[in-house]
Order: sequence, then C-alpha cells, then structure tokens
Amino acid sequence: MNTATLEVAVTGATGAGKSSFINAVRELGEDDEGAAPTGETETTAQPTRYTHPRYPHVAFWDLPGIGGQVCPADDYTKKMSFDQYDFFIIIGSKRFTEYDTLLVKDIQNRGKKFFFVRSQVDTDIRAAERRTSFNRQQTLDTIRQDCVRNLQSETLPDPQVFLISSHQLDEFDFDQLIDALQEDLSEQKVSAPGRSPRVCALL
Ligand SMILES: Nc1nc2c(ncn2[C@@H]2O[C@H](COP(=O)(O)OP(=O)(O)OP(=O)(O)O)[C@@H](O)[C@H]2O)c(=O)[nH]1
Ligand SMILES: [Mg+2]
Repeated sequence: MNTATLEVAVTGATGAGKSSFINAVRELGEDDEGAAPTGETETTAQPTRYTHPRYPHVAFWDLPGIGGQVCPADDYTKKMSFDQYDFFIIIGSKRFTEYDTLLVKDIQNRGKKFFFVRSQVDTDIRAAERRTSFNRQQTLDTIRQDCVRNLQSETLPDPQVFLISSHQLDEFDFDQLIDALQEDLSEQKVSAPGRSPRVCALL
C-alpha cells in the first residue's frame, strides 16, 4: 500500500449506490471513460481503486456489496481486506440493515473512522411526494433521525450522517459531505496541493 496516499473504502450493501457515489465524487457521468460501472443488478465484482486525476493523495476503493452473491456477509470484511484502509464511507439506501450494523462494528473495532452516507434520497422524496401529507423537510428529518438512531452508541454519541443523491449533487448534503471529508482526511496529514470548487476541494 502506498503510504503517501489515503486509502478510503466505499462500502455498504449491494445496490446502495457505492459506485455511483465514487463517480459523483470524481465528477464523472456513468458513461464517461474511467467511470466505475453501475447497474440495476449486482455490478461490482472486485475491489477497484480510483483516484481523482487532480488530487492523487486520496484513493477511493469501490468495493463489492456486502451480502450479495459476490461476497456473503460472514466473510466480507476479511475478503475485502478491511485492515488495509485508512477511512471508510458506508453507503446506505432505503432501510438501515444488519449489514450496516455489522460494518459499523467492524470498523469501530479496528479503531478506524467512518462517515455514513444515506444515498438515493431523491427516490425517497419522489415516493413520499405521492402522499397528500408530504413535507419534504420532515421526510428528510425522518430519514436522518433513523440513521442517527441506528448508528448511535456509547462510543459514537454523535454519528455523522449525510443524505445525498448521486444523481442530484446540488441538493441535499453532498457539499457538506465533501467539506467534512476534506476536513477529516486533512486531519490525517495528507498535504493539499490546492483547492477548486466543490468536489475538487478533496485534498
Ligand atoms: N435515484 C438514484 N439512483 C441511484 C443513486 N445512486 C445510485 N443509483 C442507482 O442505483 C443503482 C445501483 O447503483 P450502483 O452505484 O451500481 O450501486 P452499488 O452499491 O455500486 O452496487 P454493487 O456494485 O452491485 O454493490 C443504479 O441503477 C444507479 O443508477 C441515487 O443517488 N439516486
Ligand atoms: Mg458497485
């Protein structure tokens, strides 16, 4: 492992939106050259490392999903070599599941840090809009509170949760997530060659 680079694992259930998130961070459309493959069925079969062309000090690992056909949950963290990563981003979607809990516990047992990213909230909003009682802010609050409640523990009283849509980067918490990543990863003493707007601010 290259010690000059911060290795960030992007993990979570199959279909949660891990590869789409990495494309969003790298400012790539799904069909762009070099984009991580995404799909409606289980897609990522091998851990794959992606760097940002302008910011090579951080690498994002696109991992297969936990609990899919590629890698059963029992073996997942071992097979994905969780010990080799410096930082984790857990991508969740829809419900908070036992897989999310398993990942959180494993990462915490290693004394490593993570952010929890609740993806695909655009889909939740679209579905909630069908109700006559629809309230956008309330819907987002409910999702956020559920994530926080499931993540909270004695060792993690104030979990960091970001609600995003990889298809609508200007909405929800995407910018805050990039800022938080910038801050947290910088703390790990990776030098910053410069900053540019929004996602490019990454290290
Ligand atoms: N509406 C919406 N769809 C999304 C979002 N993120 C991902 N998707 C869609 O969800 C499906 C799965 O996305 P992927 O990024 O391939 O998910 P993954 O977690 O990498 O899946 P595996 O590699 O199979 O584990 C694709 O059809 C994406 O287009 C999002 O934020 N909003
Ligand atoms: Mg994938």
